Amino acid sequence: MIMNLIRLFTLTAAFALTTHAWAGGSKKCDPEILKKYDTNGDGNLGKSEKVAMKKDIEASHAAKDLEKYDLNKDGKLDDAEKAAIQKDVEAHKAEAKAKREKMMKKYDVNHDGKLDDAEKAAMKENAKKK
Ligand SMILES: [Ca+2]
Ligand SMILES: [Ca+2]
Ligand SMILES: [Ca+2]
Repeated sequence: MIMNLIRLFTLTAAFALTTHAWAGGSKKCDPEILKKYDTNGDGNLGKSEKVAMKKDIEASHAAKDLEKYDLNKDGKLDDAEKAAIQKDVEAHKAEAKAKREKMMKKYDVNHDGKLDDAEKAAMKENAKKK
């Protein structure tokens, strides 16, 4: 269970990082990433090259998680350290939930617990203003 949580944590982080890496410019790869992972040198990241990149990102995040939560530096996560991760994950979830609730409170004008098209439109309008 806890390993699944860590995995989820890592994957989410990896996804964010991957998205970030690809965000620069229109479908142009980050030259640094390309240099590192374009193993056949065709200037593009093929499927297997992307897989290698993702693996690397996941591994580095797993290592970071271990570094962050392995308080007694024995290279393993014991129950107390796992509990700390769990707590972080819970805090993360609570934060997301609070954000969602705040948004619903603001935009769910007819209080049916859902955002209909008009309510969504109002939300978008508001986002544009910022
Ligand atoms: Ca390639
Ligand atoms: Ca430890
Ligand atoms: Ca509504």
